[in-house]
Amino acid sequence: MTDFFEGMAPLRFDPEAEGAAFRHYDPDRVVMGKRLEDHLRFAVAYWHSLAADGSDPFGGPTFLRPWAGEGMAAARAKADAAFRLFEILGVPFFCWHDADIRPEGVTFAESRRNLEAMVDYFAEKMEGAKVRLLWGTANLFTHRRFMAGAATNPDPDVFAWSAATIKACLDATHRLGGENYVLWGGREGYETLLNTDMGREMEQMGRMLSMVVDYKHRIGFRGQILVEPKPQEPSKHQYDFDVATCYGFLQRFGLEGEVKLNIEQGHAILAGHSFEHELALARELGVLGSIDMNRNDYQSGWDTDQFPNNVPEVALAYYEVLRAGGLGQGGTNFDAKLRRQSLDAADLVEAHAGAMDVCARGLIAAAAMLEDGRFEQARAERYAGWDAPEAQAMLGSDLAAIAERVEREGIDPRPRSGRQERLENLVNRHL
Ligand code: XLS
Ligand code: NI
Ligand code: NI
Repeated sequence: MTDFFEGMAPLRFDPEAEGAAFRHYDPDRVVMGKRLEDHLRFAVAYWHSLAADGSDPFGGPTFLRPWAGEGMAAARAKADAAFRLFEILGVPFFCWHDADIRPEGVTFAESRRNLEAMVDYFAEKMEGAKVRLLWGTANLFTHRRFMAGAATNPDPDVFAWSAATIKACLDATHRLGGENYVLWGGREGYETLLNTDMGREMEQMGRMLSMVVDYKHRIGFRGQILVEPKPQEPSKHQYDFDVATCYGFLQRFGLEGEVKLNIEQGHAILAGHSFEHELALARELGVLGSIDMNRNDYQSGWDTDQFPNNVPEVALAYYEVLRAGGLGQGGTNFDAKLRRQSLDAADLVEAHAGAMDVCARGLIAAAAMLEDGRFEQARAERYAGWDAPEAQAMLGSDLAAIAERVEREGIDPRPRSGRQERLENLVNRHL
């Protein structure tokens, strides 16, 4: 097969370049003591960039990739194209679902063997390449058997199939040295409460996640287990609604020390939050694991999975990430897809290059905001009253004692400005 990316060389950092290049993303640039590449830990999403065909609910495939097709030969051709793309972009990571990388077999066993064969093929290709696996995951939502959920299905045979699939995907992720394993439950929810036993479904989901954690320890997988919140789509309501909901779920099943979250920009918007809200909350709860970077259309109400192109938004997100101490074992996965009229290899490369530039600009701005110090200083000053010993003592006190003190000391609060616009203007100076 001819090379889809024919004539394309690895992209370089060159702000003056005429053609495709990185204009802001210099992987070796050191920011806050760390190379940009090590801060951002970019990953290509196999499903959007290699497996998707441009179809939407109203129209069929538009991309017509040369590697499209059934069977192992097509899967290998797709992998060849994938590794060319990774090389051109110079990304350190990629991510996949089982269904993206292997053909579905007639039986479960055949699907598993296909996956193992593709993992062998990946392992071979990774030997000579820079790219590593950020995370693997199981596709438990496309096939009709999952229409009523995976772990939450009313049919125990679907639960069994899902458990076996997750085991195979964890094994594959472990074999490829993956740094994380993700669970996203698009069908773990309901279409109507009229036919749903919510209590049972959540119990099943908790058991499945506990078994995933047990199995991780049994095989010695050192990666993080991550749950990816999303409020709805494809289900009308999903149990992993947002960070707060997921945290409550983890606590209920005693998994908050074992499982972290993979937080996606578009999903935050669908849940009625901002991306930075979800990241800040995850940081405060100690469950910030990794991010799925993309951009959501604010009008559509869908998970549009566009490539990011909004530097101020991305800067505020990375500000919360940097305040958490960085992404750690996680990364920045481009869970983003080309629009269906963007047909060419050049579109695929330029979409990623542009997104990497946007993220680099965002992270550099976020680091400058932290190093500026005035944001954290303003925050500290706003809460300074709480540093006083009597304020701290009050938290361990009781209502009656506090009431007595209010009258005795004649406490009379004096409102002070929150200085929001000043801080917003300061953000703007770093963009
Ligand atoms: C879909 C999700 C999905 C997960 C992986 O909305 O974002 O792509 O990241 O299953
Ligand atoms: Ni995602
Ligand atoms: Ni998504």
